Amino acid sequence: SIKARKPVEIQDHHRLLRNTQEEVHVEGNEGASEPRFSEWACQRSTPLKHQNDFLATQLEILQKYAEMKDENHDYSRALAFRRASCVVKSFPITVTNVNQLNGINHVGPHSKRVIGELLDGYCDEINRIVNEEWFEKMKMFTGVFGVGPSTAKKWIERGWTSIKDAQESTDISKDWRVQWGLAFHDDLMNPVKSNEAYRFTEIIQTEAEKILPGIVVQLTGGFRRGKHQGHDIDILFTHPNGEETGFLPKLLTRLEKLNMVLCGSHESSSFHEKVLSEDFKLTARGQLDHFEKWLGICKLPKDLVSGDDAQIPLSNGLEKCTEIKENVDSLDDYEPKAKKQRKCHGDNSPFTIATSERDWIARRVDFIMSPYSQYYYALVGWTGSKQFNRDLRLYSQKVLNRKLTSHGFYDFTTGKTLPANSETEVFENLNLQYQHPKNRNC
Ligand code: DCT
Ligand code: MG
Repeated sequence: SIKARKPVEIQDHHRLLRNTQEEVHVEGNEGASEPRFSEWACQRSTPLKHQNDFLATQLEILQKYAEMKDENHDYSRALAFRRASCVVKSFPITVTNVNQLNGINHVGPHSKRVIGELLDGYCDEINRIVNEEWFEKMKMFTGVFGVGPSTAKKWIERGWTSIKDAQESTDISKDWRVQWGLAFHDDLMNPVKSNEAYRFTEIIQTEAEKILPGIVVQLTGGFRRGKHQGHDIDILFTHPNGEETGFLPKLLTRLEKLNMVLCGSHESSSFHEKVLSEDFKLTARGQLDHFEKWLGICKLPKDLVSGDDAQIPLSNGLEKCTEIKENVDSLDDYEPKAKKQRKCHGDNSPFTIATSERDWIARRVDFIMSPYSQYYYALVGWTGSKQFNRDLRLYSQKVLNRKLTSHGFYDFTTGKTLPANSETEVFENLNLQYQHPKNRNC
């Protein structure tokens, strides 16, 4: 197996390529094509559909459980299970014997034991977890928008056993996300389908182009990786001429006029040069980057949601915006209301709105605005998966001695960032073979 490598300087491109592309031979699968297995998940293809679905799903139960149990935000145990899951997802053959995983990094003794037991037909540890009431409640409560493990634990300590208990309480969090999340829990638990995400993106693209011609509108997140459903719609924007300032508030004002906004919160960019090199500090809201963004809940017309499931091709990189056929309204219409936070203080309470008759469904939406110079790094980051990002960033640090974020790729030796003019260039900068979004599903 490959040992952890010391950081290397990018002087000899070929030497580096050779080093980083070194692969592990898969035992028990000798043949003409000699499949090989890379140490880093970002060097492997991890498709959505693979041959080891059962094992991956079971390992992710252990991951989830460890994430919820571990105090002090020590996710190392959880991550160990996730890495093992990631290995089986990209493994070239169906795992039928645990020894097939000998010599493969990231399948530690614990994961190996579990895989062995699962292959024998019974894993006591997983069986106990899935039958644990506490775990059921944690999964249920952390499924509420705005509720993390610590709030979920508090709710369990209060003796709450159902979402209804939280909905009926007069003492829930003041956080707007939790209030609206609870009121619209049924809507939000119903997964967003890919056709719906694509249609919503088209609407956004049309409106965005009216506000700022030339704007780039890209659906990211799981849908860009080819997922058929997801928990939200993540849309990334940029403008090649660097004219993005003020765009998001205008877009939100426009969407409010179209009666498509339920609630949300606008965050200004908190980017500064140090973000590129310093240890990644989460922003106030626990976000992973410093882009200007709007996180909220939109109202999607029911007919948009229930359309047929046409498969829309996955795209890479910049898309040409659709031609504008409608007349462009006067820009005055789009003046942003002078408020930083677009919170939910309507006349009606969230619960009244949720239970009223309505022809729309509530959907979680993230809008992210990236400066053009950072766009392709932002695109890789917001495409994910989360685990693919973790692996890319760790690889970047350990193998290249560079820092990768959604804002850029920083070289500690020269103190400079390496620009990228396409997603392919991001991978080239990282000395990695390009991975199509559909193969980043680790
Ligand atoms: N992301 C990340 N780290 C996180 C959260 C998100 O790197 N802690 C990135 C990867 C995916 C992207 O942001 C969008 O996030 P989500 O919507 O949470 O993920 P998703 O893959 O789109 O999942 P879903 O299909 O459930 O929305
Ligand atoms: Mg998503």
